[in-house]
Amino acid sequence: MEPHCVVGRQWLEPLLQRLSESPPGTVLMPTLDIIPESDFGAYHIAQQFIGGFDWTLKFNWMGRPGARNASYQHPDPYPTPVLSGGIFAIWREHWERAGTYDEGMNEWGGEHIEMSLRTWRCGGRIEIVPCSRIGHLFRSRNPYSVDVAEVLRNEKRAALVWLDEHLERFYAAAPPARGLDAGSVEERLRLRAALGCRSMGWYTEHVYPELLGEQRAAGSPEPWTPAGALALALGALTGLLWLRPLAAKLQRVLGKPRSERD
Ligand SMILES: [Mn+2]
Repeated sequence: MEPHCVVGRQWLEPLLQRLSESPPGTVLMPTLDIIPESDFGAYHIAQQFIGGFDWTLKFNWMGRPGARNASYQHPDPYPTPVLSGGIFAIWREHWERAGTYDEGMNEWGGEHIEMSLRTWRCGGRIEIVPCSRIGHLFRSRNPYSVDVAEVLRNEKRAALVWLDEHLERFYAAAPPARGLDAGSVEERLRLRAALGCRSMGWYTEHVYPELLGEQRAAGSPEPWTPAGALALALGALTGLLWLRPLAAKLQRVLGKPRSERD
């Protein structure tokens, strides 16, 4: 759970009920409604979306459950290829057995993508539960400093462990990552082998086929509500605000002679 959240009434029961009915490897997300940073007293009901990512391993809301599955009935829980972040329910025993987080990652970023790939491919699944509502404060910028080079390093660690034959797509989408020292991922590769995890090819075939094709097509025919549009706009704004400092920082970090970086 993140601290900038206000839970709705009876947010917990639907999560616990679903968790108790599901196989032990299941990870559940509540639905994140929108508290705008301009007015902490406001609360916008969010539309249901499915989490995805692009080849830079940045999260996006890539589609709607009904567009993906014609027989989907609201408010049934529905599968999502990716977690949007650190707001989820999981059995503690499974959390530990499945390798918690990659402790070689630092600060912020990338860990939700890594956990998502690992969850699906190592025998679990991820679902969003529409009946569980949490108000999440969407901010246009982080209130703390985020080292963008660390974010990229985290994403490279996830890519090295999980992308298999698609690793080059990551480098093509995030060229500065290629020369970045991400540290050793041996321990995470051992975990992957020990858990008997499936390949990236299995994931793109069975869990997230949109990743290889028309990624944005799934959500676009649906009529947007103001809340849905707001969520998307905020997401896009956050993304844009990210890019500029990222580019500047990477130029600084990667432009330095090696001795100064180490
Ligand atoms: Mn958050």
